[in-house]
This record gives sequence, C-alpha cells and structure tokens, in this order.
Amino acid sequence: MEQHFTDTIDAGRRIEPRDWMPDGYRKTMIRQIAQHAHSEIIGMQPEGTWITRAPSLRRKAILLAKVQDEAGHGMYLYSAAETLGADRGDLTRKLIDGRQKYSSIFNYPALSYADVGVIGWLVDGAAIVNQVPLCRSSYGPYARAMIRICKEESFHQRQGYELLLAMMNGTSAQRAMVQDAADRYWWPSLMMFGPPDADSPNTAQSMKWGIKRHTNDELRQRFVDMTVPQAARLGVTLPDPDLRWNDERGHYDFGEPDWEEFKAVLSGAGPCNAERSARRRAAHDDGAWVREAALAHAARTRNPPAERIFAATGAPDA
Ligand code: BYC
Repeated sequence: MEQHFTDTIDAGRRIEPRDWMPDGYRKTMIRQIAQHAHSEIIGMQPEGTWITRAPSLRRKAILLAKVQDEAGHGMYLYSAAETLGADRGDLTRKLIDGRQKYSSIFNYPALSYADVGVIGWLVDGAAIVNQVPLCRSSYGPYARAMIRICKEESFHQRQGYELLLAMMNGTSAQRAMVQDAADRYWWPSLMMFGPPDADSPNTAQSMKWGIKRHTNDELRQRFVDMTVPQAARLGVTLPDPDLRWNDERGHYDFGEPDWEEFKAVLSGAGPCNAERSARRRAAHDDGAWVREAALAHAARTRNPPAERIFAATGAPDA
C-alpha cells in the first residue's frame, strides 16, 4: 500500500479520501488544511470592522462580498479536512483554545480604510502566490478547493489594487494613508510564507509528499518580484532599504524580515492575537442557539411528527 501511495505521488496523480495514506501524511494534511481554514475565518475580522464605515455603497458592496468569500473559503477547507476524518467541531474548539494556528498576518490591526486596499493587494497577493501551486497539491479535495479559492482571491487582489489606485489619485492625505498602510503591512506579508527554509521543520517532508510544491523562500522571492513593479506603478515606496534588482540572480534582493517578531506573533504575543481569539470565541458562543436550532430542525426533518405528515398527505383512515 505504501508503494502504491509513493507511486501515485511520484506519477503526479492525486491521493483521494478513500486511498491508503501514511499517518504522517494524514496528520500533516489535516494540520495545514485546518490552519488554512482558520486563517480564512479569522481573516474576516480585520477588514470586517470596516464594512459599516466603507466610504460609499459601492465600496461597501465590494467589501461585503470579499469578506463573505473568506467565510466560504473557510467552509470548503473545513469540508476538505473532514474528508480526512477530522471533525469540524473539534477543529473549531482547537482554534478557540489556541491549540491550532492561523496565519500570523491577521494579528495585525486594520487602522484605516487604506488598510482594506493594502490587505487586498499584499495579503491576498501573497495568498495567491502561495496557493496557486497548491492547486497541484497531492491531496485531491484540497487541490480542488484551491482552484476556486484562487479565482476568488484574484478578484480580492484586484479590488484592493483598484482601491489603492483611486486613493493614490486622490488627496495628499489619502496618499499618505496608503503609504502608511503599505509600511505596516509589507514585512508581515513576507512572513505569511512561513519561516526561512533552514528553519522550516515541515517543508522537506511536505515537498516529498507533494503537499507543497515550492519552499517558503522560493515563494517569498516570487512575491517580492511580482510586487515591486506594482508598488512602483502605484507610487508607493516599500519600506526596505535593501530592496534592489540583482541582474546576476534575475531577482530582487530584499532585507530579512524580523523573525523574532514572527515568533512572538506565533506564540500569541502579536498586536491583536488576544482580540482575534476573543472575538472568535464570542461568535462561537453567540452562535450556540443557531447550532442547537439546526440540530433540532434536522432531527424533526428526519422524524417528522405525525401531525405534519398528515397535514401534508391527508389523515389516514381511522
Ligand atoms: N502564520 O514548517 P513550516 C489567506 C507555522 S489565508 C502562522 O514552514 P509549513 C487570506 C506552520 O504552520 C492565509 N503560522 O510549515 C484569508 C508550522 O506550524 P506547526 C493562510 C505559520 O506548513 C483571508 C510552523 O509554523 N494560508 O490567505 O510547511 C483574507 C513551521 O512552519 C506561518 C495558508 O494557510 C504563518 N505565517 O508551511 C485574505 C496556505 N508560517 O507545525 C487572505 C496553506 C508557518 O508548528 N499553508 N507557520 O503547527 C501553507 O502553504 C503552509 O502551511 C505555510 C507554512 C507556507 C503557511
């Protein structure tokens, strides 16, 4: 069975839910998919705070649609984790109790409306660079979920960039807001790709299993190369004095993110960790009655009371 699994991966074919897989593969897939799902769900919070304060009806409609998409992504991903035997309620409890991670990026605040644009441009931009290769990930349900997610992320990135273009063509105060947001989000966006390869405990095995197709550093470089010309077009300066084109490498050189800050954010000491978790916990508690009502409704639908059957079909003969 192990040979068949290895042959399937080596031939670039997909592992499907009913196929045999090593325990480590299942565990790694559940970890990655759960962290990804949690990121989508927690990721609704920073931008969500701006829905009621959007500057126009058009911006509000776009932002609502985007945040709703993130909820949808979380749902596809929890479903993908369920195909591996994970229990959705259990995953949610692990998120709420702080036993499972979500992306570091969502532990930073969204301080102005320009942050909505910069999150779309940089955070969704980084997400696309990271997730497009995952459409070829070896686990079928995850790879297929990723195709739809990437299409939607692409819309998210464009709406962010379009919003920033509008602001950069506005007043000097608006341009300053965009620059400030880019200054705050640049380094945390680079951290989204994970620790440097030398400090990444999972990359080597995940590459062998075809779960990941590129290393963290490869994707970080790809993101920098893609983003620098976009920043120039916008008229935004990226806050890195070491950022320059390297003709020999055919890539941009860039500075080192503050990995101590990254570790602090992962260990719960980021600017918004406590707030994000508390909000998620409160939403879960406040939603208890919805879950109870849904369960009661499902039970009633499975075993409808006699009077409802008779109302629909007419009373039986005495
Ligand atoms: N934040 O060995 P490594 C989105 C963890 S959602 C937090 O390199 P791996 C969006 C890592 O999980 C964005 N934790 O790990 C949503 C591992 O944890 P364990 C989320 C991080 O898995 C709404 C440990 O550190 N995207 O885009 O090989 C609105 C060691 O790292 C981070 C995904 O989840 C981090 N930044 O590689 C807008 C994509 N980085 O083992 C946008 C799918 C690392 O200690 N995930 N860790 O539990 C992946 O591609 C990979 O899991 C990663 C990490 C590249 C993130």
